[in-house]
Amino acid sequence: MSSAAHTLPTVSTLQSAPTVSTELLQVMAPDGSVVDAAFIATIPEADLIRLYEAMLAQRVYDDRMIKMQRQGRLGFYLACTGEEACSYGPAYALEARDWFYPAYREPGIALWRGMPFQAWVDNMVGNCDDPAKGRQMPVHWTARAQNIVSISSPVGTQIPQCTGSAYAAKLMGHDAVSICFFGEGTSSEGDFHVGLNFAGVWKSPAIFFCRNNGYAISTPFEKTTAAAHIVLRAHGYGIRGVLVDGNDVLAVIKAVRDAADWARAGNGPTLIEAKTYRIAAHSTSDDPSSYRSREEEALWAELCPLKRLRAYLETKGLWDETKEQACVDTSSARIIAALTIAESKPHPALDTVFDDVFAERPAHLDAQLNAMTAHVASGESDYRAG
Ligand SMILES: Cc1ncc(C[n+]2csc(CCOP(=O)(O)OP(=O)(O)O)c2C)c(N)n1
Repeated sequence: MSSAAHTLPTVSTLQSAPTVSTELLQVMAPDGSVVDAAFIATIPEADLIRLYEAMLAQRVYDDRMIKMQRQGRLGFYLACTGEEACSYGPAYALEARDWFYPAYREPGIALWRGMPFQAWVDNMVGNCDDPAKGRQMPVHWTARAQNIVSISSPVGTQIPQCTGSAYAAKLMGHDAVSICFFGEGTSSEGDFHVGLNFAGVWKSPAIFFCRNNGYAISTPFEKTTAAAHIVLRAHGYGIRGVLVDGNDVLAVIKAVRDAADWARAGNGPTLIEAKTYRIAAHSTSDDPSSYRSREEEALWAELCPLKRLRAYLETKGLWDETKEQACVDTSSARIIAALTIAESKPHPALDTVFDDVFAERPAHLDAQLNAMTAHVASGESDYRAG
């Protein structure tokens, strides 16, 4: 090791480290009043309306999916209620050429970037047109054409994948950034350390977007870390860190755009911590009333990202109750129609489970296919064909 690389730090080398800010970035205050007029002016009014409509529609879709699960028509669902800004904001902020590694609570990445709506719904049902071929749980969709990598259930795996994809883009000279999403609970996984450390050393053009929604299922934030903020961890990796109000979609857009500019300029990654709240249950298998108070939920319901943007739009005369109701009705009709179609489609053919691993199916998988076919035929009534 050269002596130049390993010296005692001086004040000037410490000052040149990328900044880690714990000042909460806001563009709108919770009541919708303007904090950063110059930034709002950069977003066309038509886009503000589109963003609001998309987030409102998402709430309608989530609500309908939960009802479907309660009726026994979906195996599982996981809503993003209260956290809509954390997926619609980044999806808006980045470019078509960029790469996305979502967790399971970012439907806005899929729907804003143009994953066909029917394909998204087909995934929930796991039918023959599900892009994941019915092999994943509901909510674990994939959208290759939109540069969105398939969602994995083990939390945190997407973090080093994002680091690697960003580094690959850098090596190939592509002007693309990679962004991954995860909750604050996931930031205590080893994969978080691996991903951020490598990205910091090799200046991968990556954005690490942590949704701090207060809970990892039933475990509150303060029981998964002793630090006051997740963003403080950026210091340890020598990378830029930004704390943003995750219920302010415009602030989220600003934070992600700044991080993308920083990465594209060759400065490396940013860790963004978005403070938000999981208004919904963790999933349809969870009951939050056993671990958090009604008062806390009510407080955060007031701070929700839809209320804030709606208040701003109403002040500008861009939104009203008639438009609200029309959007709810249209979204409701849209999701019901798509679910009706999804339920009418058959399951994937059973033999498709053997596809996509080998270019030509080897003999041992042929044997397994034959055994499965014989087994299913012997107990036809136990297996639904469609
Ligand atoms: C490696 C691994 N450990 C545990 C789980 C079970 N699990 C699924 S979601 C979850 C909580 C994750 O919480 P957080 O990262 O805060 O994200 P949130 O669900 O709040 O969005 C856990 C522990 C898992 N899927 N993968």
